[in-house]
Amino acid sequence: MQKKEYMLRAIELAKQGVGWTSPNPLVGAVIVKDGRIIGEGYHEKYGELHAERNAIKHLKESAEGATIYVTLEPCCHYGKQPPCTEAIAEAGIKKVVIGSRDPNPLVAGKGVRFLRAQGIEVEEDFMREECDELNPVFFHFIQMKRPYIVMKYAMTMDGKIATKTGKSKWITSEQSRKIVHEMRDQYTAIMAGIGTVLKDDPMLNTRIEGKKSPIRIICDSKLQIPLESKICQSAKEYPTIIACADAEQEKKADLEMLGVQVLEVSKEGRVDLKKLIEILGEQKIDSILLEGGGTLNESMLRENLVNEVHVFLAPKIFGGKGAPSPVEGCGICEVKDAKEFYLQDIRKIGEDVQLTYRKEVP
Ligand code: AOF
Ligand code: ZN
Repeated sequence: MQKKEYMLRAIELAKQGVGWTSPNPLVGAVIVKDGRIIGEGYHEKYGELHAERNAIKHLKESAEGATIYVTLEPCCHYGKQPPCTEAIAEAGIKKVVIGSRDPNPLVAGKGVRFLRAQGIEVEEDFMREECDELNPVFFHFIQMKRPYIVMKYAMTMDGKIATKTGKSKWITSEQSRKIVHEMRDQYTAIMAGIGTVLKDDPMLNTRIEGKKSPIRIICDSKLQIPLESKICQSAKEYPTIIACADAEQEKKADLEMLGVQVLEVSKEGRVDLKKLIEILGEQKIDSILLEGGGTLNESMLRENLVNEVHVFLAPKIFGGKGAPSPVEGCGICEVKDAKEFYLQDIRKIGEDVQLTYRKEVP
């Protein structure tokens, strides 16, 4: 096997942690000696062993003189786990090949320096782009301390998210909708507006065996959510946060009785989204799947809070001036004022297309 294949294997291992490591990164590690893999591991769950220590735990023979391929710079601090750099040195590993750099201020280059000081050879930035792709959420959250926000919507070829009478079941195929459900497992929280709750009475959970459901966040300025809605009635089972501008205290108490966390974050009579996102970050929510309607989507974009956009494009045309589109609000006048993204990926899903965009890094 070649160097590249070892790192690809480490990436594949890292992905097995999807949905379980938040707010920590996905990390994979492979230990190689004499052209053979002698140990493998990945970060399986938040708070548990790091990838490197898992790989060392699974060693089939001594790692004296071996090379470790790790998708992220090994840590050198005491957190929930002791430093991986020490475990690497103690195992007698002689070379460390690293994919991503760790922007965590507690690590950020110190891991590499520690290893070199121990006489261990370190190669940095090997397949960095591929490794970085594992952790856009972690990189954003550890630096910005607020969640990475992924806006998702399904639309027709003419950019409609419903017919003029509001019908949207279903725009995309079953296959696309299954992918969306998988996304719900991948991100820590899901966010929708009160409009969606009033219209569809959704559960906003993940209906796939063995997958976990996201924390549900509803933006509801006037606290209109019906106590008998499915969201409220299932709040003891699925953590639920309702953000409002002004809460009538009696309604707030009723919601809290049902297990809902009510957050009052007001700015000029509406939910202060910036503040809300900050509070959610403090609550360790590292990522949010935004399934808003046009109004919430526009507000989030206007506040520059959206990091990634997934468009599921269906081969249908609805037409109709009054048919809703994914981003509403009052819009802009000049093209130069557009919110810009770059195309990160195109994927064909049967007859639908999934387009992934990322925010332009200024
Ligand atoms: C992980 N898993 O495989 C690696 C991590 O609080 P701790 O001890 O779990 O440390 C978390 C930090 O450790 C994390 O922010 C990242 O900088 C570093 N590396 N973390 O959870 C891993 N290698
Ligand atoms: Zn570590």
